[in-house]
Amino acid sequence: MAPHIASLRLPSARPSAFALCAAMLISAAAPARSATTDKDDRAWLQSKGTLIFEDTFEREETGTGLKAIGNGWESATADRVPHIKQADLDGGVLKISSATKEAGHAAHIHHDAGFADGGASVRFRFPGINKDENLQVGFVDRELKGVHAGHLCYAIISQSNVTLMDSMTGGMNLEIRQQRDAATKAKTKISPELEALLATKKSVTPITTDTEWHEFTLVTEGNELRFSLDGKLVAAHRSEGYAHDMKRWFSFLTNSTVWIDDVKIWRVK
Ligand SMILES: [Ca+2]
Repeated sequence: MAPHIASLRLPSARPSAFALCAAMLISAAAPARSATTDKDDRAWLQSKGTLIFEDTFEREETGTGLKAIGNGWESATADRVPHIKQADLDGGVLKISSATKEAGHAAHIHHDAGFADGGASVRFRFPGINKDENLQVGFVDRELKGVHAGHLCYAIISQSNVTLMDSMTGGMNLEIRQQRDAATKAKTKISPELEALLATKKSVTPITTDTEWHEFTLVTEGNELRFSLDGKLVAAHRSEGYAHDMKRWFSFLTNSTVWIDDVKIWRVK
């Protein structure tokens, strides 16, 4: 998990309709009213999509290695720290505990997906073992050139907000990374133009988290990325990178602890 996540919060602005919806979600107040926020993406996936993968994690892991979770999952960071168990299958739940410091990277666990439009639903829980528990979920195409490690787009769930991010044409684009690296090297700020561009590549919506189980649904449809919690749309963002035609992997990243269950991936197109 990149340490810059905390700095992604946009300057305070009027709360958006999505922000208000998120705030209501926590207090379980009246349902959202607008056509957009009424969109039920879980129903969209179930009615229009093909279920291409599901996992309930009712098994034991086979060690600490790359493929120890089984059922096609791979842990990209497992072999950096073979003596540490970062993914524990316990009671039918995938319990992720990142050895971020030892591995030099946030825990990164991924599974094949393969769609242009579609998405995933996942039950998750911040168990409250660590402060600032978080979960970054999204899509990767390692075969895509010009983008660092093929990072396409993500939802980053933190204790205070959810960020939707187009990494492909934003921060992970190699040309943009070069500009950033040059600025870091020169100990200067990035140009105002680049800063303005990057601001268009993400949206930040306040949420309040707890230590209970919840379900998120994350979908891409055309140039839009949408994130729902417990059946209610709380964030949507449009950016050209979301339209990339091959979401090859579904990925989890965390630099902390998070529990995962009932993963389903659908292809709509
Ligand atoms: Ca389970």
